[in-house]
Amino acid sequence: MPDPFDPSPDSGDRFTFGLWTVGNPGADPFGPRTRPRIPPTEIVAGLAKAGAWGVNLHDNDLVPFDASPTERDLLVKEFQQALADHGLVVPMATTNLFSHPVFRDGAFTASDAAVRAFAVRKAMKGIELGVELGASTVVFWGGREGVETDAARDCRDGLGWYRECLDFLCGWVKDQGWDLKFALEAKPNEPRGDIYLATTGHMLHFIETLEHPEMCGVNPEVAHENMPGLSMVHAVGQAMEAGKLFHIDLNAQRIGRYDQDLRFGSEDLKGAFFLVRMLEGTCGHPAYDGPRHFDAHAYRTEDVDGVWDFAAGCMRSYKILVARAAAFDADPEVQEILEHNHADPDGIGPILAGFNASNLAALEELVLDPDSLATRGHRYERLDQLAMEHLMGARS
Ligand code: GCO
Ligand code: MN
Ligand code: MN
Repeated sequence: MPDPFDPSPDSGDRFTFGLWTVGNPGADPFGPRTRPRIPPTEIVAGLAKAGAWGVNLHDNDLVPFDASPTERDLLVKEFQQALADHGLVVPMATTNLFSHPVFRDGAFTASDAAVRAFAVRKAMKGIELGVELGASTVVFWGGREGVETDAARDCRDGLGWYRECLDFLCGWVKDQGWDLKFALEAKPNEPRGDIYLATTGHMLHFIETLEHPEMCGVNPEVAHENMPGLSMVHAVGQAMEAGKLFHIDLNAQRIGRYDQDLRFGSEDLKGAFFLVRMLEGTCGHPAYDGPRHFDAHAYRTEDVDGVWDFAAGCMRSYKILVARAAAFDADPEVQEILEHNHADPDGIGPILAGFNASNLAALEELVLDPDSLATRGHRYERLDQLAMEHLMGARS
């Protein structure tokens, strides 16, 4: 009997990992790597065996920064062969605009215009690589777009240059005739002291100021919203409501720490439960239809076998949470509490759905007694306990 929580693209699972995630060799700021680097072609084989659907990459995860054009073409060819051999796709590509010291003061927001030009040119090459591999989404994570001191530049200049660079790249992609979407990823800090556009909410507003807002959406990450103690569920909800959830970075994180990039579901299980519930649409709203991407890595303690335990854990926890969320939403007691709270027996809700003379008159006529309204309990204690019991496997 196959385990229902084992992932498989054949049963519709669309799990993806970055080359840099399962390929993370366990280095940290205090010590070097603890396991060998797994070559990209072996990562492809390993991910296919683990039941993933696709693999994503930064340009330099595959092609070293200083590779010659011939070396590049060879690496890309080998990688494409591995993808074909193992049936994996590349739905997303991104550009490393943070590792090389040239980006020490930013890429699209660097004070030096020559650095900004270099960054745009590197992003163009990264996008070309993505297109060659079949990607339809391009992620931009501006890790170095920020400052340690605001003496460096007025952030309005930084934001203006950021906008110019993204507008330039959108214009170029359109000119090439490519049907690509850009997904912008926010993070509050690390590696910069403060990174511009610190949250998904900041990013959603910034997108509306771009020349081609329809091409751009967000790539929220669990860790990046949780680091400052914000709600990933609300970030994703706002993005989905705006039709802007173009990609997602799933992992786990404890509040207030450095970016931990832990195995999905391994911290804040309740947050993960409500996130999966929202992404899968078990509560009634439309589901997210993009890949379920993991931007996380194995503990530094692990050897290569531990990396594959980590990858399996991310996907299994996601699938288990899908089942738990579906059971929660199908639970008659849950439905009864929600229906009771949302009932609106006097048909008041529609009065507020649009200002006009008749709604205004209806609003003024309503008999509303705040003291009586204030006596109503909402049974959220029971509702939340039901969520917890489904989550803990005590109810099915
Ligand atoms: C981080 C980021 C990155 C990006 C990646 C893809 O905090 O390091 O999450 O992992 O997601 O560069 O754009
Ligand atoms: Mn990320
Ligand atoms: Mn991150």
